Amino acid sequence: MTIEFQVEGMSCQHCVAAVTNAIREHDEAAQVQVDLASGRVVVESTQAAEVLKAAIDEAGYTVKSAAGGAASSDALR
Ligand SMILES: [Cu+2]
Repeated sequence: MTIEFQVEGMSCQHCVAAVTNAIREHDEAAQVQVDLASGRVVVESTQAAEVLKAAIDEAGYTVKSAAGGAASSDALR
């Protein structure tokens, strides 16, 4: 499923790589698209939104919201 995260704290390509790698640790086949300017991270993955959000958090970034797939706001509580 495709999940769209709004992520705060990314400022350069290093951050993009860190977020991408964090997601791929949980799903190595995940397709990750990061728009640095808007902080939008679109992930195509078999993992639950909750798992991916935790991965992004662990990498040191803040997930403000998630949408799409099973990632209703309930999944982030
Ligand atoms: Cu950076």
